[in-house]
Amino acid sequence: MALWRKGLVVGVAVAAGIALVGSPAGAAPKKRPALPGDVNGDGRADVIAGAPLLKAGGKTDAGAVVVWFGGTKVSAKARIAISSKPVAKENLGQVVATADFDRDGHADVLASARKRIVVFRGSATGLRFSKSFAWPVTNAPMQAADFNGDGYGDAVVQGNKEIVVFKGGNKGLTKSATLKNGAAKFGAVLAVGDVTGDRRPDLVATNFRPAYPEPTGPQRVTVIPGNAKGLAMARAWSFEPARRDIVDVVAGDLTGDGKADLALATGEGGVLVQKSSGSGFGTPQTLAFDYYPANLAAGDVTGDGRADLVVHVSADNHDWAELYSGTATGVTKKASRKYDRENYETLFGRAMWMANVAGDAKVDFIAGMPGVYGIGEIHVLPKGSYTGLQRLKLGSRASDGVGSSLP
Ligand SMILES: [Ca+2]
Ligand SMILES: [Ca+2]
Ligand SMILES: [Ca+2]
Ligand SMILES: [Ca+2]
Repeated sequence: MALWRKGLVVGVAVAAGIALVGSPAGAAPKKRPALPGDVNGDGRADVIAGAPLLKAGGKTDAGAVVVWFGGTKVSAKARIAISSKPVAKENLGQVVATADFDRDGHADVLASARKRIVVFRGSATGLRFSKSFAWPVTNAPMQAADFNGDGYGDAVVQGNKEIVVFKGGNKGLTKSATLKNGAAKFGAVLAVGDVTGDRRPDLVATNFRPAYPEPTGPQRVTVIPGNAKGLAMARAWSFEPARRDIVDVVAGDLTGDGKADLALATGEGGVLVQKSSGSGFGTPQTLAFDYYPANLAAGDVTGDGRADLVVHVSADNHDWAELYSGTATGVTKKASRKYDRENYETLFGRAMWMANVAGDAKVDFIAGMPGVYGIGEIHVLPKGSYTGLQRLKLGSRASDGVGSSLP
């Protein structure tokens, strides 16, 4: 699921930087690409969520992708986009990723389903089905960013023993390359951030995601740098982390030096924070938890130029999230904020996204709350605070799966 994800502060900065580079000499000036998540193109990220259990076109659990437009107050109007041919039990929207693939000023969305991936085009009024690709992996992990820096958003999706790279262009996404390292589940966890510090987003991929009780191993984390020629294993480097039970990875500039650092969530109660040197990582800082850190997000909610780390902690019937502020060397030893108000059987934090939906200087924390028996809410915490908390949902329906996936 898209439980794993995203240092969006870095992504936003990179996109803005690239826009200034402009078009190649002689080419017609192109529109400025939309910021990730900005479907309606007003400069603010919109709340995008999968609704994998939604009935669509009369088909049970066909799934859909929903968008609520951003603003100082996020619009309560849910705009639902479904596949052109909904399929029962396809669960479209289990994983979602966003970038402006065709550079028309509206962010687009790529979504995973059962043995299929689907592209939706952004517009002033919401998302519309564009095209789909048959896919060997169900609920394939994916990420989107402008990896080659041409202004068109690109995407990567886990395939069969490889990561498939799609290049953005005038007509949207086209398959352009594959990345392999011999691991059967290469790309099982994917993250994006500018690890190298050249203002181009880089891809981070693990060899597998552990299946309990016995994780296979050893784990390997690979950084594939963004490059004008596209993503290629020839430029990749990798390391073996201290743990093999890595369940999620996020890349974000926690230390504020312009290079995205990594945080790795491990299944047995620890998070490893690895400061990027631009071409490697030092000794990790370890955060210990009594329960299971399940997924991570990173973004600068405090506005101090350092991304903050959010950890979703899962304990039996309880779920909550904790925020660790970025510091010069990693993150604070203790949580500086705790999001635990509605923690019983809510699955709060099952999906998390840091995005600037208000369009101000600070990043907002978006958290999914699907519920064990169905709640179907997205919580918008402005600047990562309960003050001004907004709840988004699809009418009174609660069995739609909303809250289980965010970009
Ligand atoms: Ca918007
Ligand atoms: Ca677009
Ligand atoms: Ca591109
Ligand atoms: Ca880079």
